[in-house]
Amino acid sequence: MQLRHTPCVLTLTIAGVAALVPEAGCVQVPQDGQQPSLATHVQDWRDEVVYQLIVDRFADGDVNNDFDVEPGSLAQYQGGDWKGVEDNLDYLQTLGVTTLWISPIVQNVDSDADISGYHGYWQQDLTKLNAHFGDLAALRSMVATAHDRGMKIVLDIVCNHMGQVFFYDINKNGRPDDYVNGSNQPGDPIVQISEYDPPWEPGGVLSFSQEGTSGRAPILFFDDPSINRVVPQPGILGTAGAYHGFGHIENFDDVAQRTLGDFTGGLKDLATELPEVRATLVDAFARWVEQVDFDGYRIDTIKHVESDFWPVFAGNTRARLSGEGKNDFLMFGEAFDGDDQLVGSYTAPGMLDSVFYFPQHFSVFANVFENAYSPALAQGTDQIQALWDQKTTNYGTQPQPGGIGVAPYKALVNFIDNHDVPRFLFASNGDVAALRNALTLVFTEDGIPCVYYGTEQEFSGGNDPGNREVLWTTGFPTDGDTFTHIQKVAGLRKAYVALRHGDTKVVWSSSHVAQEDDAGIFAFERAGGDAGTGPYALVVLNTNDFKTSSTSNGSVVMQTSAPAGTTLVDVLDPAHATATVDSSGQLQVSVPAQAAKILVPQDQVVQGV
Ligand SMILES: [Ca+2]
Ligand SMILES: [Ca+2]
Ligand SMILES: [Ca+2]
Repeated sequence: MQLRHTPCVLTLTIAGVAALVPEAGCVQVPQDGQQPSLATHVQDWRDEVVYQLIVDRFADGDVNNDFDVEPGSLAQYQGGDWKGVEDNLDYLQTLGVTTLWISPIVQNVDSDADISGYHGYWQQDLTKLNAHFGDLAALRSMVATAHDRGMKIVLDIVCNHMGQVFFYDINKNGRPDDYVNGSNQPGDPIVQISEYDPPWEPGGVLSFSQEGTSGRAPILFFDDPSINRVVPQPGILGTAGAYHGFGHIENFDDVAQRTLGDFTGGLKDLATELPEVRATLVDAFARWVEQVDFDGYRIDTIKHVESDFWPVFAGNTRARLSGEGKNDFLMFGEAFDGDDQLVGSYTAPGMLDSVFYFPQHFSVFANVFENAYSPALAQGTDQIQALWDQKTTNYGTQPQPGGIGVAPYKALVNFIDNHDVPRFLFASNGDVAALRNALTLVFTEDGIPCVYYGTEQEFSGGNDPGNREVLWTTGFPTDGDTFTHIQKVAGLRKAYVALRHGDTKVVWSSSHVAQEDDAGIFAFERAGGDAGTGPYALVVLNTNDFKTSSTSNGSVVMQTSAPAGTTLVDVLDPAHATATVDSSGQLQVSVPAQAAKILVPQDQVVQGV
């Protein structure tokens, strides 16, 4: 086996043949295409900058896998692949990215209702790779090459459902019918129901005959190899008993429907409470980690799985991977919801390391930043403080046993937008200044920053699939203003430990959104905590689109924790004048419309960043 060096730290075992001890500070990973040895590549996930990409849309590195591609039709495959990712790691590192979250890798149902499975969320066989994106050698090569550069890869997985792999044979004729009559219960109106995707029925989808209902509708798997709509794999997932069979969710607020119903698009809900289904999911995804050396999971649709699934899934995954040399394996879940208590519940002891901070997407990036262009819609920065104040109440305050070593409330994955919501520039009426200011917040707040691909190129797509643009048509330029802004704030986060590990203290927020002195101002300190004594940063943002505002209102001036007389430098724009904390620790700072200052003590300034 040929080996090469990376800057990370771990031990190496080669397939039971020999154990090599790498030199201190060096790591050896397998050459392209070979089975890797598992290794821990991460020290502290808060030091990472995550970039979410849809493989089909990022870069096309191999035209040989471009089958069923329809260029320009965003509901169909476009040709991107793992080779394309590998070929463009320079671009991502130039941006400041250290971790890639890639879209799902497993074999999907290829096509459904004239839409293709390019996104990867229509899984059909968890043991096979999606051939549109390359083969195992290409995937391993991409991951090994990323590791070689000190980068990490997070795999996107789904535990809640499979693609649309079966129909409910409501009329028991053995065929999938687009529409059959409804429940046929006495007194019910005649309604037309699709056997592909019938609505929720509390007792399960029923069959019926002329005489009335006749028990649960049979679940019949499709057999259409031409679009890979065939019996799901592995094992129990190919049996009707592995599915709930209640029809699709109609009321997302109803807990029974939310956890037992089929997901939007006819995606069939797995009976995740069954021990054999749980074991199958743990094993199927862990096998990919073992074969490819992934560094974490992003887990889809977690609020649609019963809560007691997660300690079992997370605990068993950690135990298995840790025994093989993979520690600090990040598991963060997606609960698409603004309910902070609900989202936080998945970080209770023994559950996930982190979640996608969806409540912040809604109450901060949508309400405060995206709406800033409209005085009628803009909301105050007191909303940011109100949300952050709930972190230690709603999220886990202790690191998960065997997890990433950081408490969930300090490791939330911060994002502005993603593939399931309209892009920021769509929702904000093209407000590029607000986008850059929002990015400044993402890169200076507590947690793990995550950027959706294309943000750096100022993509502005609306709802799915408009927000899933092809990136390579841009030519991957690295000189745009938003690209260089991300580069700048990522560099500052890397240079200043206070911005990564410091505790957070909000020192100014405001309900004001009009002409008041402090309209739009939000200020917070990062200091102490895991950053230790000394490092200090003060971030002051103005989210108002129309006027310069300041950290004072009437007779009240912002109170800082900095020692009296501390001279602060704006490292975001060193051309700005310094600011000095007065004898009582107060500081008045003015910030232009939709801009920010990142202030650090003059004696802590890192040159050349
Ligand atoms: Ca391709
Ligand atoms: Ca039928
Ligand atoms: Ca479910």
